[in-house]
Amino acid sequence: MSEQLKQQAIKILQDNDRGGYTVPTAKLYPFQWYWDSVITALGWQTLDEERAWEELDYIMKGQWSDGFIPHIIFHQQSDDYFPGPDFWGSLGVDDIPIPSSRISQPPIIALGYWRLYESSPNKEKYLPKLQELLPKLYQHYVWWIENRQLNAASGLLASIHPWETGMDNSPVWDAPLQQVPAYQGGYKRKDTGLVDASERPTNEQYDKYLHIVELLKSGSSNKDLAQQGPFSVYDLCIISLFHASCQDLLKIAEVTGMTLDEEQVSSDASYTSYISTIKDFMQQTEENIHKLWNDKGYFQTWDCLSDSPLPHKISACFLPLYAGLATEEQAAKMNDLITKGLADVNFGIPSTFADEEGYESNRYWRGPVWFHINWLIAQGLIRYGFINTAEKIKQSTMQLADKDGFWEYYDSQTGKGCGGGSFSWTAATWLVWQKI
Ligand code: 9WN
Repeated sequence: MSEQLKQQAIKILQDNDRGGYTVPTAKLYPFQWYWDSVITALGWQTLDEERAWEELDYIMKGQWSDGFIPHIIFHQQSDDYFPGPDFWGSLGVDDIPIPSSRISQPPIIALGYWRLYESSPNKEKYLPKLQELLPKLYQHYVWWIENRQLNAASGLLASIHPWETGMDNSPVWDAPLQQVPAYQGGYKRKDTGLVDASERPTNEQYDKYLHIVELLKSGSSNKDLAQQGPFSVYDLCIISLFHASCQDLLKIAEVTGMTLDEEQVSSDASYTSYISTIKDFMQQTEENIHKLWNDKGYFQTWDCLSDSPLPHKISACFLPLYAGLATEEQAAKMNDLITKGLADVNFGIPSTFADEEGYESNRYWRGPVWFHINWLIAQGLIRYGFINTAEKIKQSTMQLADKDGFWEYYDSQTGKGCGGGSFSWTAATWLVWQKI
């Protein structure tokens, strides 16, 4: 381990700390993002346990009363980012505790709390906190099931915006985005003033992203958008991380004594329905995820509106490994594809595999390497016993930091750092990964 890199990673978290929450990077992303913050909290835990818990608590401050957790929480004012809270129409709205966006992100809050608790040397200190949090966590996961499960008992969740999937401009969204009209109002992007436009989504993509925001702002409900579109997909990042997080949620329920065995059932009716909703849903996911299996050897994304596969081989296709949703045989096939995917580029597993149409080695989710995704896939492979491949991913990803420091993402051919610099979840993932 390089002591110098370690100090650099720590400094990034400290510099991006805004007092209770961490921005992904200064200027480009000046607010709190849901899934970034959870990954960042895991990094904080390697240096300051209390600060790590606080990071997650700041996400929970943004939770709406119906359980929804937004993807951006605008704790403070900043003109550096577009679209801000005014564009999302969330300023001064009664039901929104802190101005925020109106879509969510990979729902990993329970995963975050569980991992902090699991590795804490101070479990008795944090147990009451988990007890207090549990109802709100349940509510969040049940919100997803109630609002995004399109067909009863499908066990699959729809995502209504590319931003929600966290993999905004992945080529897998090119086809479904064709059905989304362009936003007609005027606006000025801020991101391309800070990062080279060749590393960011195009203006045409932004026009479509903003059209969906406009629909949400003007009153379309999450349920309606999931059912009717214009964009509704089964994204494997959301589905897999939801499932993994529910496994952790049940572990939280277990340690807090709130699992609701038979004798408790009668004393707390609301918990009972939460728990059974979540458990039933998980069981359905375990069965129905296999409908997304592609005979080329991986899980594929699905367009819910045209009811057809979106077969791009992207990093998300391999996240069912992390959630333990694959069979042993499927895992072995995915291990082969990952091994090939690693060989086709010079660094990491790329966000889009190099043999796919639309691959671009330096453009955001179209081919660059992202630390946290590679870490999750490596953990998934370890779960299935593919230790060597996991180690290869680690080596191939970690060397990017040796080469170029802690960037948002990296060109999968040249290894050059791209997007925002001094990036929180990259530094955090490095801190966590170099320990194991
Ligand atoms: C929109 C903060 C976020 C990540 C996403 C990543 C990017 C935002 C943007 O940055 O998205 O949410 O403006 O480009 O795609 O995964 O959470 O780091």
